[in-house]
Amino acid sequence: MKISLIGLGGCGKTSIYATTFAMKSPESTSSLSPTIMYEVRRHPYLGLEVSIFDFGGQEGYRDSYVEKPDVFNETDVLVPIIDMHDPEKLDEAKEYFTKVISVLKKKALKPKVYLLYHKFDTHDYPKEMLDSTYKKAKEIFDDMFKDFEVVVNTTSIYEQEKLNRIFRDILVGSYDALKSHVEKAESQLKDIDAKIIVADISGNVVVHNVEGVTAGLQLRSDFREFIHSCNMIRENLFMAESASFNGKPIDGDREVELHIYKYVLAVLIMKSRKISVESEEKISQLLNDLSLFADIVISSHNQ
Ligand SMILES: Nc1nc2c(ncn2[C@@H]2O[C@H](COP(=O)(O)OP(=O)(O)O)[C@@H](O)[C@H]2O)c(=O)[nH]1
Ligand SMILES: [Mg+2]
Repeated sequence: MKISLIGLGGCGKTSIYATTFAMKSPESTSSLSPTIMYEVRRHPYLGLEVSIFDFGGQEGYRDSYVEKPDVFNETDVLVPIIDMHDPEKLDEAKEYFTKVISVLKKKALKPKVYLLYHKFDTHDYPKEMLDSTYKKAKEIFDDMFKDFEVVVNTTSIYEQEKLNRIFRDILVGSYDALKSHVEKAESQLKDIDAKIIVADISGNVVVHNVEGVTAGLQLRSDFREFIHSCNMIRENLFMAESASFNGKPIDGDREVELHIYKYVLAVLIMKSRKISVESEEKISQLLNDLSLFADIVISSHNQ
């Protein structure tokens, strides 16, 4: 799967990548240097190879992509990013995107488009200016990608959960049947009286209901290492596609369970041993659904 991030220099492309995929804090992005030409980063997600192309936004590079448009080949998802802190540059962005659209049309490429009105925050920026820039930008860009399947969002690196969810949807969107399963799991998690994290084997979070355990889409490293170690045991000792692990203190009523399904999906559950029968039933329902989810992931890989 190929995701292409495009936008003028300084609109926030590399920051979005760094906070969502590379565990960077929003504050650390202020020292990023401008991207030269384009950079490709590879990320496994649910066992799928994902390439994220960050197209440097300086003028000279922009012209070179339009002149040598093969760099857009095989783009599954195009993410045009517009800077809500830079009203002066809206027209320049419009001009750039117009060129990109004509290149895509010429090449008969039909990526899904996730349009981001980015820096939608008042971090060192007055609210009135933000509101007026957003209003102006919507008039210019909302209709621009109308010939594509387009999803529009406002984003900020200071609102990371929302960015995570958008990219999670983009990534899961490459598997036809999965989106509804993810949404179902997300609502199931809300009513279960236990802390639950659903991630892939490399620690990319799919859904969770625990505060403070992720940096962007990545799970905190202690949990990630735990999943990794259990996965090694599943593979080398059990030689089974799926396995579960259970831990509890000798004294105390806490309990941890890890379920691995089809060597791709990990479900970590932290709960009290005195949990209600009702919650236990909900957990087992959730586990059933997630085991199915893993089957769908694996069967789409095989197609
Ligand atoms: N306020 C605010 N600043 C941001 C946001 N995203 C990125 N920035 C800042 O914008 C500047 C340029 O970001 P960068 O990612 O290098 O832009 P790029 O040229 O598109 O890759 C950096 O100083 C970032 O800290 C955001 O959501 N809100
Ligand atoms: Mg950059």
